[in-house]
Amino acid sequence: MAKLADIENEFIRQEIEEYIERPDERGHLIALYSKISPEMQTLAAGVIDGQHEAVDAGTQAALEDGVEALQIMDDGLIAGMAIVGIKFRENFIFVPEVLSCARAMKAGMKHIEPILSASGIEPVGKIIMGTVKGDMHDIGKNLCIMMLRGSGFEVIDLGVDTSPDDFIDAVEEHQANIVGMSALLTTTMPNMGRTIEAFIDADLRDDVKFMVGGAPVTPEFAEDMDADSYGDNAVECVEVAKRMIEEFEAEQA
Ligand code: B12
Repeated sequence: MAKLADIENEFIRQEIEEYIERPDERGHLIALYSKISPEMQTLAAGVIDGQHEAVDAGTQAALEDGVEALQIMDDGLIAGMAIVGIKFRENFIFVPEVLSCARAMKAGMKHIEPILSASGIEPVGKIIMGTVKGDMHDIGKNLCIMMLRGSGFEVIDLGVDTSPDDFIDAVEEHQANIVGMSALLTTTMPNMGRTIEAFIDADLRDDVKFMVGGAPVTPEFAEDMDADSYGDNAVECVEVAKRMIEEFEAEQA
């Protein structure tokens, strides 16, 4: 079993020691970080410490060193955010600090996005993506969009705080048949179901498949609200979208 001392980066070791109190979370983070390269640990430390300039430069340097964009995203940026999330939940840090971390994460994502989006192939399908009404979290949604674009999908990004009507208007305007909804708050999760209901009311439910995701969303919740699919992360988001395209093709055959 990995130990705290196996993590090379001193700042990360201190962060885990000082702020991660739950044994399951501590064990998970030690196991995760002990497998991550020192270069990616430094990047994660930059996200945790809200150092946007360091994350900007570190991401660029890692790409120049030949580290895969996906690995930088998982081992550097998302791994850093995992510690930020726990510190925020436990009230060790507050909204201004989290915004600095989000800014640092975005400084890294800016270099990753063009690589993950540069597939150069004909669009395999059109997807409308948005964070639901009342919810301003967009980091996870943006990661999903990057991955979808990188896999050849055309994605129309409705941003955050997206009302059911905005989703309906976008589907009609762009003639899209897949809608992806993201929610990070337990209070906004029901707005996913409300959006699906609005599609039923507008007589459009049969034309569209819905995929949903976001940290508090579960496969059971997705099923309860009658979504067509749930994805746990950005890679699964792409898998789900591809499966939906195959289902449409099978339905038309
Ligand atoms: C960053 C952050 C913020 C930032 C958001 C910045 C931004 N531009 O997004 C700021 C500071 C603005 C913020 C504000 C608030 N936040 Co906040 N925030 C977070 C934090 C720390 C990280 C979220 C994040 O970006 N995670 C990283 C990404 C990569 O993960 P992800 O979003 O889950 O996305 C992945 C998957 O879920 C999936 N996925 C996501 N969307 C989709 C969609 C589809 C279709 C699919 C298939 C997959 C998929 O793929 C993604 C990539 O792998 C979380 C803690 C946490 N652990 O989640 C709290 C958290 C979500 N926030 C929380 C709260 C309470 C708030 C505030 C209410 C705080 C306040 N008092 O004002 C406000 C709400 C503002 C609003 N109306 O939305 C709570 C929610 C608690 C709850 N039970 O609802 C959390 C859980 C923190 C906590 N207390 O534990 N927050």
